Amino acid sequence: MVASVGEYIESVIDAARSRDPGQLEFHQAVQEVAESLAPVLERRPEYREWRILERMVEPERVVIFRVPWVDDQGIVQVNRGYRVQMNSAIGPYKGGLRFAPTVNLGVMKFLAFEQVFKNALTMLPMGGGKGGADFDPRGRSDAEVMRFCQSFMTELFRHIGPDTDVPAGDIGVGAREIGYLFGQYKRIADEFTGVLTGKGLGWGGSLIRPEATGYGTAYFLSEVVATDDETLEGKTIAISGYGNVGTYFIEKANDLGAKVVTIGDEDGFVYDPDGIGGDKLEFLKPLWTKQRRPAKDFADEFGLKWVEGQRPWTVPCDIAVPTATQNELDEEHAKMLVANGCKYVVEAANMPCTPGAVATFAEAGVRFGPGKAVNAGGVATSGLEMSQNSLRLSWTREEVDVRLRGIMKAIHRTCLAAAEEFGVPGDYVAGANIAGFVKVADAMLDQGVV
Ligand code: 2IT
Repeated sequence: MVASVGEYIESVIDAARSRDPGQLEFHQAVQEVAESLAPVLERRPEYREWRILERMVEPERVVIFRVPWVDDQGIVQVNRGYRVQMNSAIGPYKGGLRFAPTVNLGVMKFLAFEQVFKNALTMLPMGGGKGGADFDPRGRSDAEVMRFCQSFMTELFRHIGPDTDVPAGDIGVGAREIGYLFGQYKRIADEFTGVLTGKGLGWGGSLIRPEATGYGTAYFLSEVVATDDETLEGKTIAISGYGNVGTYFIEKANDLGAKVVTIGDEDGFVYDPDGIGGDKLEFLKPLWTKQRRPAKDFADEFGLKWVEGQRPWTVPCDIAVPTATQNELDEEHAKMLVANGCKYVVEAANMPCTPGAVATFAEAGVRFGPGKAVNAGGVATSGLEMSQNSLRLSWTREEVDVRLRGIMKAIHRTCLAAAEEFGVPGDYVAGANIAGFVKVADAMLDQGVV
């Protein structure tokens, strides 16, 4: 091999770009991972020789399908459904379904690619996948959502299964949607099986799964601050979303003594310097997850400050936790956070920080935890749900929570150990990418060219 590792990595990134020119989020995710793999590719030439990275950036299978349904006015609507089955080297494809107008193939591929590394980091036997549709659940009735889910599953069911591919929720897919999807799968396949996770507690779901991404983020964050001999006690935290992830993150952060002062959506943000807790948190919990209502309703209900048209990254805080969606925190936001004294940033959403933001944090010495490590508690608990389904039993709340906490601590340790071993101590981004990559790459080597 003549090319240097650096040139080789650039050639893989360039090839991904020229093969699918429009898939910007996918290119961003590939670049972020590939560039941190230099030390491991240097030390393990067999990964290059066997084209592991080239294979990892190419999905094993992509399914794109029509989702026709009839709305409440009797009008036929047509959406586009996706399932990207990215990598099954260490287990069945696993990853959420996203229903949002921003869904396209590039977004699905970036999420599926990230999921491969995230799932490997959990140490549970799960490959990576992602799916969804460009369906906007906002303003849709229950009946419309049900018909949409049934139509979506009528095609998807032939591509999934408890040992093949196990979807779950993501943005726009919560308990209600998983219920309708599961009902339709069961009807068509004539099989009651653990084909989805995030199920209702009465029909195969796991305790703590709804809370897991938010709780797991708080557990990971406490490990990060502990490396500076700090705790979350008395810390001020800015977050962006108020869905499943945001609300349960607030709950656990409050338990650990911190104060969360913002939530928001695409229209603006709410600032509550006293911290969101008690009645306010109870009001907030179902606001998006059940009611799909705007963030401003929260400000109006409690007479809190509403800042129109801005992101929450302008407020003074010790810690920022983007909990909403990709690229929601850019370089300008990052500079503002640094100027306002922010010391830690952990990504509860998938790739919420732009590369410019991540570089700004690195330069300023802000400790930064990447989504694939920080938010892995959600899919880890999905893995625990799969285990319980296979065993046909259910664990207690405490049992699942103890396992979740143990997994988050282990992921934190693994990231730091890999970063140390490969010469970039304290770099969670490189540590997460390297540890996830090595696990999947070794499985791929063992299994031959497939
Ligand atoms: O991004 C994610 O990890 C998820 N949406 C959860 C996936 C899962 O299978 O629980």
